[in-house]
Amino acid sequence: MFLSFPVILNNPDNLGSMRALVYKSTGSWYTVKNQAGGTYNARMKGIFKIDGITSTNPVAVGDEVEIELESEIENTATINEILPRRNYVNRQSPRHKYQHHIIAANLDQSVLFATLKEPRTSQGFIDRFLVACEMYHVPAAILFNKADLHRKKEDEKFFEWKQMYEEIGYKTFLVSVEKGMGIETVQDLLKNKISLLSGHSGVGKSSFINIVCPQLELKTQDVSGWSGKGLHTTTFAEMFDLPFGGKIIDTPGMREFGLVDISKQELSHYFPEMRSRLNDCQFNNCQHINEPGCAIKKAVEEEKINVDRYISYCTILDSIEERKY
Ligand SMILES: Nc1nc2c(ncn2[C@@H]2O[C@H](COP(=O)(O)OP(=O)(O)O)[C@@H](O)[C@H]2O)c(=O)[nH]1
Ligand SMILES: [Mg+2]
Ligand SMILES: [Zn+2]
Repeated sequence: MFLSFPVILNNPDNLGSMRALVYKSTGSWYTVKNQAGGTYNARMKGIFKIDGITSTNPVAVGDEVEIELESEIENTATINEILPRRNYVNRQSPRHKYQHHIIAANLDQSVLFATLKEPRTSQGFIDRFLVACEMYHVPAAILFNKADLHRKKEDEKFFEWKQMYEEIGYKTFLVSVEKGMGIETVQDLLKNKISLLSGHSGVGKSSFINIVCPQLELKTQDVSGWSGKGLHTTTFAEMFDLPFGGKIIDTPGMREFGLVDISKQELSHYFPEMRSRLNDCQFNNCQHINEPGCAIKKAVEEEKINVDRYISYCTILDSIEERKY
């Protein structure tokens, strides 16, 4: 790896700059990789600041950056430039309410890991995730793991949700990482793409990464020592190369990415089944609660929009109101 750029060794005064991709951020240091596969520890120059954006970490996993080598021996570099992002996902900084924390950038898709048992992922959580993906223009898929734990009740729920989500354009998958069931179809989904994996702690993200990238040997959690949704770790997002092509980004300890800047008025645009019907509401500022001539409520009554999705809409709408913009 250290001899990947012989030109640089010949010219120690001008190490030159190069493109690299950010694989991991640990506060002020970033792990970056160039096209030749050389890995460097990089940091921003002290003076570097991004105006206008209040982000607690200016560089995110998935960012394309321009780096300059500092020391070939220690594999260190400085980041001179962040190239324009195609997209990114955000959440509110845990410390400062009005600061954003960019979780990852330049994503092709986002895969939500959900489980119907141990732990149970709620529909409300899934729908908030989908709204966030719509906001960020990142295609979303839902992967239901731990199929081996399913009994009749969970199987019925899965098929109900599969139908509900696929009707509105979201792919769903049923897998058991433990039993190695359904993995190939997920590999097809991930192949040659940059995918963000998210979901509650304990749903099997690390276990999944370990079977698709066995060389990594990530730590997984012991269910016995795990106490429901309260678990909170503050580890950072990290990107991994898939051996069959593509990259995945693991987001340990991240419960939810934020509906940071959403307004009540725009919420229904992020429900695909509502978006396609908004023009039919009598009022163009309709929030689909009790306005007359509402096409959304009519579609719910006619069972063209799933009532549980509508309930999620109302719940999210309420939560926006509470924040008092
Ligand atoms: N029964 C069952 N357990 C699983 C499956 N996948 C993962 N687990 C277990 O769930 C626990 C949490 O997994 P982990 O990969 O750490 O979840 P993460 O927090 O999402 O990264 C571990 O004890 C895994 O062994 C599965 O398909 N079936
Ligand atoms: Mg994990
Ligand atoms: Zn309406």
